[in-house]
Amino acid sequence: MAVRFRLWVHIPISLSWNSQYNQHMLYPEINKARNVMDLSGVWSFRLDDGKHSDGYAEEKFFSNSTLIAVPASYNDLNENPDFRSHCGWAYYKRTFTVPSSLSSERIMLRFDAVTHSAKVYLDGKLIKEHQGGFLPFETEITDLVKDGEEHSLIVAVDNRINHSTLPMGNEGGTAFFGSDNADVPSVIAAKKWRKPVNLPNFDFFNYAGINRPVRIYTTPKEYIKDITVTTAINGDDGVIDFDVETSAPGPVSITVKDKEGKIVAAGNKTLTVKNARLWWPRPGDPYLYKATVTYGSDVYTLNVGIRTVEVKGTEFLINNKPFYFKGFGKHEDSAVHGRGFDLVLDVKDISMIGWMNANSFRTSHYPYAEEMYDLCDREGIVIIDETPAVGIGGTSEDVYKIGHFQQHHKDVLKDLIERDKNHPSVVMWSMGNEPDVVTFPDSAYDYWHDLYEYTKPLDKQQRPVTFVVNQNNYERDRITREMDVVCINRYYGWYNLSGDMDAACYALNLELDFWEKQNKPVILTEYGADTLPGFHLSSPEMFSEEFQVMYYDRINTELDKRKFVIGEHPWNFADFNTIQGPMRADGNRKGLLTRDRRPKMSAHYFRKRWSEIPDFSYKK
Ligand code: GCB
Repeated sequence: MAVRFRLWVHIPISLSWNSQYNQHMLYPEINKARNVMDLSGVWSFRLDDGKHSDGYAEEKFFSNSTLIAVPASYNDLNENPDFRSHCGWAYYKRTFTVPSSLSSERIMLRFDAVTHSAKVYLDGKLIKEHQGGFLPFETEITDLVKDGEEHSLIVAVDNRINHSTLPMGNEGGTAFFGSDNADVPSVIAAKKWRKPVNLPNFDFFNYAGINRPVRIYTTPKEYIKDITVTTAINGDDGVIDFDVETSAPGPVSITVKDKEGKIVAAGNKTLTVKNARLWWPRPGDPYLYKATVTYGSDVYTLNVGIRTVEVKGTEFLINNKPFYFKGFGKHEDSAVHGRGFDLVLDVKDISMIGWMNANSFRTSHYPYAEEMYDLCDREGIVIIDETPAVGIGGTSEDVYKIGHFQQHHKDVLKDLIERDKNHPSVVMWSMGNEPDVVTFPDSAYDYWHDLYEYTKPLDKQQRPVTFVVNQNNYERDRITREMDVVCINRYYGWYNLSGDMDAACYALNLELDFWEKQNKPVILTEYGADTLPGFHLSSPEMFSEEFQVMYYDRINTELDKRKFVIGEHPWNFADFNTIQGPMRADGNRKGLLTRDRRPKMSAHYFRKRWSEIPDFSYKK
C-alpha cells in the first residue's frame, strides 16, 4: 500500500510489559496418556460499558448478557452496531466441570488465540494474563479444579490496539485510510469529542474475541514438555534429530513409523530412516512419518516431514532443488465468523489453492490457527510464517527506540517459532509486514537488523528469515537487502501510475534492475488490483475483471524475465473485510476469489498460468 494520509501522534506507552514468552506449546492431543476437553460452544457475553478500563470481570456483569459462539470473532455475531465498533474490554463466561476420573492428572487450560489481550478468571480469581492475539497461551489449573465441582470461567478480552501492540493501532492519530486534516480545528475538536475508537494502522478489520478454540488438556504429572525436530538428507537416507524436553530427568524413547504403520527407525535422539521418502510440496508427495515419543507414562505423537530448506545465491532450495513460490498473501477472514477459527473454510481454502495450481502462501499478517499448518503439512502447501508485526510506525522514529516494544516483538517471534518449528510446511519466517516507513531512518535499521540477528538462532532448522517491505525508496532502504530473501510488496499500476500498465512495467523494471545487482532471491509478496466481480469492460480499466487479468499478465511477463525472482504471491487469495474508509467499499476487493471463494476471471488466469509453471527449476 503506497498512498496513505496520516498524522502520527506519539503516545507515551503506559502498559506494563511482562514477557509473554510461553516456551512450550505442544498442540493438545488425545492419546493413551493425554486427554482433551473442548470448551467450544455457546458462552455468555457482554461488551464493557466503558467503566472498567482494567478488564476486571465480575459474575454480576453477566446478569445482563447475551449469547456468543466460541470460537469466533464477536463483531459480526450481533446486529447491535456496538459489536462492530466496540473499543475496549468484552467479557465471556461459561461453566465447566473436569471429570473426577482425571483428578490424578496434570490439568492445563489452553487458549489458542484471544485477540488482542486477555485476563482469565477462574471462580473469580485472576489466573492468567496474556498480550497478543494470534498465539496460544496456557496455564496449569490442576489444583484449582480437582474437586469434580462446577467451575466458573470468565475471560476478559481487550481489542484495543495502539503504538505498543502488534498489530499496531494509531491511537490519537488516524486510521489506515483516514485523512489527516491536521490543521482543521473542527476536525481536531471532533476527534477529541468522539467516543474511543480503534484506529488500525493496517488494512484488515480488527476482528476480536476468543478467535480460536479453548481447551482443557491433561498430561501425566511427569510429562513431555517440548519436542524440537530437525531433519537432514544423507544420500538416500533421512536423518531426524529429536530434542526432547521433559519435566524431570529420565529416559526417552522414540519410534518413527511410515504410513503403513511399520517402524522404520527407533532410538532416543538422532534416528536414521533408510531410503527415506522426503516431504515435497504439492503436486509432489508431501510424505509424513509418524513419530511417537515416550517418557515415563507420557506419550506424544507428531507428524514429521523429512526435508531441507536453504538459500543459495539467488535460489531457494527445498531438498536441494530450486523452488518457485506460486501462491498468495491470505487472511483468516470470512463472513459471520470474522477471524474466528473455521476448519470448514480452511479445508475449502486448501482445496482452492490446489485448484489454482498454487503451492504456497504467506500467513499475512499474523500467525494462523495451528490446524491450518497441519493441513498444509499433509497437503504439501509451503508457508511463509509471519508475526502480527504489521504497520510498525516509522513516521515517528520513536517506536523503534522503545526498548520494551522491541522486547514484545522478540517474545512474539520466539513464541511463533516455538509453536510452528516442527511443521515441514513452514519454510521461512517473516518478522513482519510493511513497517510504515518511506525511507529508513537509522533507528529502523537498528531495530530490524537487531531483530534479524535475534531470530536466526531461535530456529534449530535454520530456516531463512525475512521481513516484507512496502513500496519505498529501495535505494535508500538498507534493511531489505540484508534479508535472506528479499520480499517486496509492489503496487505499480494500482496505487501509483494507476491504470497505466506501460508506465507501471517500465518502473517495475527499473526497480528490478536494482535488485538484480543485490544477488539475492526476490519474491513479489504482494501485487494486485481491487476488482468488482461481474464488472466487465471491453477496454480494461481499474476495478474491472479485465483490468485485474491484464494487470497480472503484464507484471508476470516482466517477472518471468528475471531469474532471481523466485516467486509471485498476488494480493490477495480472496476479498476480505477491512475498517470502513474512503478507499474501501465493502472491504478490500483485491481477491482472486470473492469473500465466499468464487473465482474471479483472474483466478482462472492464474490456474492456467500456474499449471504451466513447474514448482522446481522454473528459471534455469
Ligand atoms: C499492502 C498491505 C496489505 C494491504 C494491501 C492493499 O501493502 O501489506 O495489508 O491490504 O497493501 O491492498 O492495500
